[in-house]
Amino acid sequence: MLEILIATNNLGKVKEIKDILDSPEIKILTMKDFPHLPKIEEDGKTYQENAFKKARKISEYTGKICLADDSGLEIDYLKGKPGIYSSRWGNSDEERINKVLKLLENIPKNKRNAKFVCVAILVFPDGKIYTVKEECKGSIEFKPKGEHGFGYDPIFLVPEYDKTFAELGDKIKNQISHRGKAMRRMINIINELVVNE
Ligand code: ITT
Repeated sequence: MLEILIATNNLGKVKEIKDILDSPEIKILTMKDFPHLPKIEEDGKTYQENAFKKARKISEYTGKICLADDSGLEIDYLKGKPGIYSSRWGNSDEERINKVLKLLENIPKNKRNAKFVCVAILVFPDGKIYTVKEECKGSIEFKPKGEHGFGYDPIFLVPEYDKTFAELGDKIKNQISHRGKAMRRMINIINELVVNE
């Protein structure tokens, strides 16, 4: 059994990662199990740098194996923005969504392509690191739709379903999302580590 601390303050991510990593080989810990953790400034220039910083700092502080995810929404028309700044693009999910919709006002459907990117990093207290990167392609809806998920989910349209992540709900989202794909690759890595322990 491997104890893994999910190094994120985003409760939407915690829920998704817990669901995806659900396995008898893994015991999941969250930041709630460690009330006095330091705040980590995400000042990296890439998802990779930010994910590594989060996982390593929290691992150093707790002595636990840590899994961090740095992710973002990249919109073609906005030349990849908000990207690594996705969580800092406004003060609330609503504000961030409205900002995207305003910037894409009157932009037709065929120019609204976007993708979610997720870099997940597993850091061991002895310094070992495992990294995976995954994407999920879609486009930006004209108005928010659906109640599930978090962040930009209500405006992220998945072409195969013609529904937003927020309409699809957690189960289907986890099957196809950037994070779902990245975390399933992490499970394979973790399973090999458990076997070789
Ligand atoms: P931690 O750093 O504590 O993990 P965070 O929310 O700040 O939490 P990031 O820096 O990785 O995490 O920012 C990712 C942002 O991108 C997130 O806050 C959302 O706004 C957006 N995002 C990422 N994945 C998403 C998803 O699956 N659905 C909707 N929005 C997502």
